[in-house]
Parts: sequence; structure tokens; C-alpha cells
Amino acid sequence: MPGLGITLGRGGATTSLQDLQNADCILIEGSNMAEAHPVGFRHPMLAKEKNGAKLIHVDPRFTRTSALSDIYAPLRPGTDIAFLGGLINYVLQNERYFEEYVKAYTNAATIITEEFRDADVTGLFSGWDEETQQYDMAKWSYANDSPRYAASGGSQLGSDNGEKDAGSEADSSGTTDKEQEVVGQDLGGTSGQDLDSRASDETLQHERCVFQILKRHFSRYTPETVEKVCGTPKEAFLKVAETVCENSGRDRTTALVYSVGWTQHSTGVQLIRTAAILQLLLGNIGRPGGGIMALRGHATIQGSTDIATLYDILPGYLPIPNAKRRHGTWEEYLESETAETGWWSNFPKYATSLFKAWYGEAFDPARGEEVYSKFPRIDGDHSYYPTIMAMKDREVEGCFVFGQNFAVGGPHGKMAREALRSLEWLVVLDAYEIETATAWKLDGVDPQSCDTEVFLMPSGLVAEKDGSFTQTQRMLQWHDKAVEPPEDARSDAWFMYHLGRRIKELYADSEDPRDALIKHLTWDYPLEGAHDEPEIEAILKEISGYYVENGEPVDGFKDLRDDGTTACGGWIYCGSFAGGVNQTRRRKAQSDSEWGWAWPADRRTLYNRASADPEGKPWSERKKLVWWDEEKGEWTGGDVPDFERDKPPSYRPEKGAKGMAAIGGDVPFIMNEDGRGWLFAPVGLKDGPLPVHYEPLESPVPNALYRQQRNPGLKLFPGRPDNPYNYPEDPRYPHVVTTYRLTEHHTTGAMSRWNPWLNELQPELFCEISPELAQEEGIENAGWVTVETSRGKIHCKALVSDRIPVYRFDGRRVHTIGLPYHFGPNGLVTGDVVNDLLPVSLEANVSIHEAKAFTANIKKGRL
Ligand SMILES: Nc1nc2c(c(=O)[nH]1)N[C@H]1C(S)=C(S)[C@@H](COP(=O)(O)OP(=O)(O)OC[C@H]3O[C@@H](n4cnc5c(=O)[nH]c(N)nc54)[C@H](O)[C@@H]3O)O[C@H]1N2
Ligand SMILES: Nc1nc2c(c(=O)[nH]1)N[C@H]1C(S)=C(S)[C@@H](COP(=O)(O)OP(=O)(O)OC[C@H]3O[C@@H](n4cnc5c(=O)[nH]c(N)nc54)[C@H](O)[C@@H]3O)O[C@H]1N2
Ligand SMILES: [Mo]
Repeated sequence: MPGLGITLGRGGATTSLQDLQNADCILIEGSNMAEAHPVGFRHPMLAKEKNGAKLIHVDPRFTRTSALSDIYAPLRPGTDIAFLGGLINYVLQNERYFEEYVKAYTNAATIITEEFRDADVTGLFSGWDEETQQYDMAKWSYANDSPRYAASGGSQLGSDNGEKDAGSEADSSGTTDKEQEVVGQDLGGTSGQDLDSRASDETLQHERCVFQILKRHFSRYTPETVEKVCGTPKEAFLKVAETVCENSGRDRTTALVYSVGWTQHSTGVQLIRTAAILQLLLGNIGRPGGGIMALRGHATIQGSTDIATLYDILPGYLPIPNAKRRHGTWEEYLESETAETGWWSNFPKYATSLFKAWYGEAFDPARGEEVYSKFPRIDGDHSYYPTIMAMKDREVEGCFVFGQNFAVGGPHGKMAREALRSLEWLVVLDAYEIETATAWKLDGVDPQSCDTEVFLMPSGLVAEKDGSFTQTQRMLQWHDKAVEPPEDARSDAWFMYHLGRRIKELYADSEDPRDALIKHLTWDYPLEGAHDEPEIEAILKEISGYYVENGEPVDGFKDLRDDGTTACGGWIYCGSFAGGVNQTRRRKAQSDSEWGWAWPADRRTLYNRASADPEGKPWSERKKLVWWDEEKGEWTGGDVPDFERDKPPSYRPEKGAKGMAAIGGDVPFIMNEDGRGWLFAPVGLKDGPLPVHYEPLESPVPNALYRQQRNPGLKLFPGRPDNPYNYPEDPRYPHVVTTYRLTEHHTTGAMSRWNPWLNELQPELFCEISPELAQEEGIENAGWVTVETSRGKIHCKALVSDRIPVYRFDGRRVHTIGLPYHFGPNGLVTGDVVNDLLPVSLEANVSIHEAKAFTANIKKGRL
């Protein structure tokens, strides 16, 4: 999640569920933790029991989590930036920030270019280009010697954001050269960035220093504005603000918990960045009981982004070569993705070791070009949703679906099912006959009219195979096969391995240069059992890394080299097989540190150097975690230090130092090139250096804070009549819809709608509405209703409940309709597909849809 990555250096949760027990206050916002993470929720409950911790829930609905919290604050869906911005303003205006932490560990003192203009009244920062609808990030840079590299997402300035068409290639490479000249000029063209020469004001008074910019920027977010925009009563907001401040500082810490109530918005990334800024100001990052707990969903969804199913990254968040960036040759790729200073100066070691793991002897870094020139490049947004549209437009011939049911789970479900019917062939590997595999007979379509050839392959499920899950706190846990998969069912690894093996056999004699990588790919996993299953531990060994010479495992990523002597299939997991032992299998009861294995390097709390002051002493006895042991000359404490173990707090880089040598002993955010947390992001995000409240794409109200209504970076498809949007304040669709989960079902219901016990508990789709809305529309509890948007309509029963607050906006009443999204046409219990209501719209940075806030109308009966 770049909201965290750009600010702190890594995109993952900064803390662990167990550490929530050490918190004095836990703010749960954008998550219904008691309902969707009921097992993990025991840790906040224990914090309450053990430390008298205060639990706060901020949610559009009063839920099971709200019921167990000390404070509940309602807010209108899609307005969290205003709420969190309000908290930031409260902290700054009332001087409740952790001053020493902010001065030492963030970029608060850094001075920004004179060219920078804040979003003020317009809602647009300097650098906005109306024509291309993009920002020029150079207009947000530091006053001199600005970073051009963001820890999450790699090189940024000088790229064209990967969006422009080929015609502007020349321009973009021109910019690259200019950027490099600037870096070179300042330093006589010989050495790297000199962080000391960066203009800064340690007193935080300079009017262009980050701290003052931040203060001015958030000064609009007053408690009154929060009440107006979010509909949160001012008293409730102030109570939250005061409770969070009281429980932050030297002696106390507040943790923040979020999940997809925050991500699935047109401002999702900036929203989470707002939370990271708040936690930095309060000094809550890297300390026990603090941090940001990003709750992940599916069993190994963290793992699937780490080792890497996203279309634009390679394992370990290395950017995939991009046709529109300076990635033409192996040298250019390495050069442009290597930061001068900070941890990402190690990029060549990780990229080289990855290519070595994949292509073995064929890959020699000295002649890296041979393999790299054949390696695929991306040339645009090929994320999930544009691909679905391309499928529908018959630009995609075939599709493999593993463990996903997007006929129900993706936005604009109707379009997704039509897309499936437009394919020539479709392979679905799943344990159930899911809607994605049966689109050919849904929606009243005559199967005869559908040409798609569908292969539904029965998959094994978790108990039927070995493997690891990487769960929500970056922790890998191993599981062993309990039983063989029944009949023809096979594991996904079996399917992939044998598909790869057969393809390699087919191409073995090809002389075509473009087939070289298929031929070179190492595909030598040992096989076992009656069905020739690949040995899964062998795959973990490759991911963990080894010396090429003798196959001996490396201990961790510090051992990785860029000369081809080491191989590693995913540098952040490096060391998970250290010593030849499967570290992810560890199960030492009552021990957090020897239970499973957490990336990176088995650290449980990220940035834990920040739990000590600049001199290396704990900020307080109560909140100590990692500190400098002067006698031993190393960092020590209750966690693996997230710092070079023997770098003393007094270490100061020499002028022109490079790599990690440029990072002082007194700055904890080692992934960022200046070692500091970024309150202001001079580079990295496509929709601004600071978060701004925009209304959701579909909203019943105008933006009360800025002229700009919605996120300007949002990617839309205005030319598609099959994907219409409800416009702002659209009288046809006056209510806000938000979608969510129930404990008794799982996501699209693909797995849970076949289970009679669960079905008895939650037998059908419903929508939750307030008594006031029910009365207005003449709707009765348990009566049928129709919910409609410009994409489609669904039928369901009404659940009339005062758990759904009604929001006020400028004298208007804004109603919310809550819809669980677990139903579809297959299974023992069935219901309409809620996602048929949603449009396809893409957030600027990660292309996520907006399932948590869109507009609709509701009418009595089945219309
Ligand atoms: N039993 C069960 N457990 C699950 C799942 C399941 O389907 N069933 N799914 C798993 C998966 S894949 C995931 S990703 C997680 C998701 O876990 P959660 O994110 O906790 O799940 P949701 O219920 O989708 O949404 C959380 C809350 O966000 C609120 N919300 C909606 N809009 C907004 C908003 O604008 N602001 C704020 N502050 N809150 C908002 C909703 O009212 C809801 O209470 O759960 C995982 N756990
Ligand atoms: N409106 C709305 N839409 C949403 C959301 C929302 O909050 N609101 N949440 C979004 C989120 S966070 C998520 S994660 C998605 C979930 O959307 P999907 O991932 O599409 O939904 P699931 O039902 O979890 O699909 C998982 C499938 O994997 C299969 N499966 C289980 N184990 C295995 C295995 O080992 N191998 C294989 N091959 N298959 C297996 C299951 O049978 C199931 O069919 O939905 C998203 N869509
Ligand atoms: Mo999820």
C-alpha cells in the first residue's frame, strides 16, 4: 500500500496483532474488526482488559466492533480524509505532536521549492496539467537536491508515470536527463546526493518548511468542518481527538487499525497516507502498542502481493520493467531504480539475485542484457479492471482464473460476466462451481449463444497441500498437507508446475529468440507422491535465497550480491529458510518471536529504531523496545532491530556518502533515501504531495472544502456507455451505498454459500437502512426492495435498523444503504449480485475500485 510505503518506506502493516495488546488506545477506522477479524480482535480486547486501553470505532454503521468500543463516532462513507485531517489539525493547533520525534525522525524541517503551491481553494496543487490531467511532481520538490526516488514504487521523477502514449516518449526521456543533470550539478557531478546540503530549518519556523506547509494545509480541517463534511457530531470528534492525544507521547502509544473500509475509495491511498502522517506527528510509529495495523483479507493476500501477483511488480516490490520508463537495457533498469542513498541503494543485488533464481546459468549479470532484452515490459495500466474491459471488447482471447470469483466480487459484475462470455477459452481452477465458471448459463443467456470453451479444474484446498500463508502482519506460517485432494483435484502448484513443464517441452527445440526465456527458465523442483507434486519447500528455499556455487542457503538479504553469486526468488523473504531450516514452520508456544517468520528479517515491529530517542535510549521505560547497547556496541532489545545492528546513534555520514553509509545513526526510516518519515511526499504519488479531501466519485453532496469535487487523478472511462457514472448530486440516485462483510459468509460467498450451517445463520441478501429512510419510502422491515444505480438493479429484503445513522449536510439529510456483498446465483443460498450496482473507476495510484461509497436509489417492492 503506497499510502504507507511512500510515507514510511514499506507498504506492509508496521506492527503485529499481538502488539496491539501493548496499546493504550486503539483507533479502529475503516474496519469492522470484530466481525471480519474475530480471532485477531482478541488482542484489542486484551489491551482493554490489561491496560485499560481505550477502543475507538469510527464507521458509517454501528457494528459489532462499535458495540465493544469505548467511543463510537459515525461518519459519512468516503469522508475519512476530512476526519483524519481534522485530527491532524487538532494535533498541530493544540501543539500535541511529539516534538522531538517529529524534528528528528520526519522531514518536517525540510524546505520545499518556491514553485510549490498548496491545494488551497481549488483543490489542485502546483504542477497540475489540465491537458494531460497529470501532475508534474517537480513542482513539489525539495528546495534543492530533491529525491527522485520513492521507496515504494521506485524511480518517479523523469518517468512519465507510465501513462502517456508512445508519441511523448521523447519528452519523457528528456525529463530524465534533466533530472540527472540537476543531481549531478549540485555535487560537481561526481558523488551521490548530499543530504546535509538540503535546505532545512530545525526550528520549524521557515514558512516553506514542511511543518509550516502541513500546518497551513490542514488548518481548513477544523472540528466544524469535520462535522459538516463527515456528519460526525463535533463532540464525538473532539472526544476521539482528545483520547488519541492523551494516549500518545513518551509514555503512551495509540495504534491504528484499518482494512478495506479505507482502501476501496477513489482516495484510498491518500486516505491511508493521512493516517500515516497522523501517526508520525504523534510519534506512534516503530514503538510498542503504536503503529498502523493494516488488516489484510484472504488467507495469504499479503503473500500474493509480496511474491507477486500484481501486474506491475516483481517479487519483493521490484518494479517490473516498463516500456515507458528508462528501462531500455539491463544497465538502465538497474541505474534508474537504484536510489543513491538509503536501503534501495541495494536494488541491483535484489534484481540480480531474482534473475539468477529464475534463469540460472543463462543469466550472467555482466551480460545481463542477453536475458533482460527478452524480458516482458509493461506499457500501461493492465490491472484487473482494464483487463476485464479488454476481455469484453474481445481483445483478450483466454483467461486463467485461480482462486477468484470476479463474476461476483469485482465491480460492475454484469460487465465481468459479459467479459467472461466474450472469451474464446477460460480455465478456472476452483473447488466449487463458482459464478465465474458458469457465466455461460447466467443472466438468462442462452448457452447456445456463448462460444466460450470453459475448463473447470477441481482445485485442492488448504488442508490438501503443503505451503505457507503470509498473513496480515507480514508473517509466514507453514501448513502441512493433512489429506490428499479428492479424485481429480490437484493443488495450484501442481497445475502450474506441470503446465510450465509441458510448455518448456513444447519449446525445447525452438530457435526463435523470443522463446529464449521459456527455455532458460529454471524449472527443476523435485517431485513427490503419486501425482508428482512439486516439493513446496524447494520453492520456499529458492525464494529464501542460496549461494549459486553450492546451493547453501543464505542467512538473509545482507548476503545477497549483484555479481551473480547469489540467487533469491524474493528478497524480502530472504532468510525464511536460513540455516537450511524452514523458519516459517516454527511454533514455539507463548513466543511471538519464534512463531512463524515475519518479513523483513523476522522483524515484528517495523522502524523499531524509532522506539529509542536519537541518542539510542528508550523514550520511556514503559515503551522500550529496541535500544543501543553502548558496551556491546550494538542495537538490542525485544525485537530484531530494523537498523544496521552495529551503526551507533552518533554515526554521521561523510559528505557525499552513498548507500546506507548516507543514513545517519539517528534516523529510523531506512528505506527512505533520507532515513526520515515523509510528512510531505516530494515524489511518489500521482494525486498530490499531501492528502486532500475529495468527495467520492459518486456523491450526493458538493465538496465543502475545495472547488475540485473528486480526486483529479482518478481514472475513468467516459467513452463507455456500458459503464455510466452517477454524477455528483444526481437526483436520480440520492442515497449513499456502502458494502461490507458478515462473519457468517466469506467474500463472494463462493465457499460459504455451500455450507448449510452458515447458510442457516445468514440465509439471504438484505440491505440495512435507517427507520427514517424506511418511512420516507414506505418500506417495511423484511419487505422486498429494489436498489438501483445507472449500472443495474438488485432485489433484496430490507433490514430496518437504527444502527444506520442519518447524516446531515447543510440542512440536507443524507441516507446510507448498507449491503453485504456475499451473494450470487450459485450455491445452496442465492441472492442478487451487489456488485452489479458498481461502476468501474480506478484510484490514481493502485487502480482500486470504490465499493465503499457510491450512490443509488431505493424503492419498495421488486421493480
Ligand atoms: N467472516 C469473514 N471474515 C472476513 C471476510 C469475510 O468475507 N467474512 N473477508 C476477509 C477479507 S478479503 C477482507 S479484505 C477483510 C475486510 O475486513 P473489513 O474491512 O473489516 O470488512 P468490511 O466489512 O468490508 O468493511 C469494514 C467496515 O468499513 C466500513 N466502512 C464503509 N465505508 C467506510 C468509510 O468510508 N469510512 C470508514 N471509516 N468505514 C467505512 C463498513 O461499514 C464496515 O463496517 O475481512 C476478511 N475477513
Ligand atoms: N462490493 C464489494 N466488493 C468487494 C469487496 C467489498 O468490500 N465490497 N471486497 C473486495 C475484497 S477485499 C476482496 S478480497 C474480493 C474477494 O473476491 P474474490 O477473491 O473473487 O472472492 P472469493 O469468494 O474469496 O474467491 C476465492 C475463490 O478461491 C477459491 N479457493 C479457495 N482456496 C483455493 C485454493 O487453494 N486454490 C484455488 N485455486 N482456489 C481456491 C474459492 O473456492 C473461491 O471461489 O472482493 C472484493 N470485492
Ligand atoms: Mo480482501
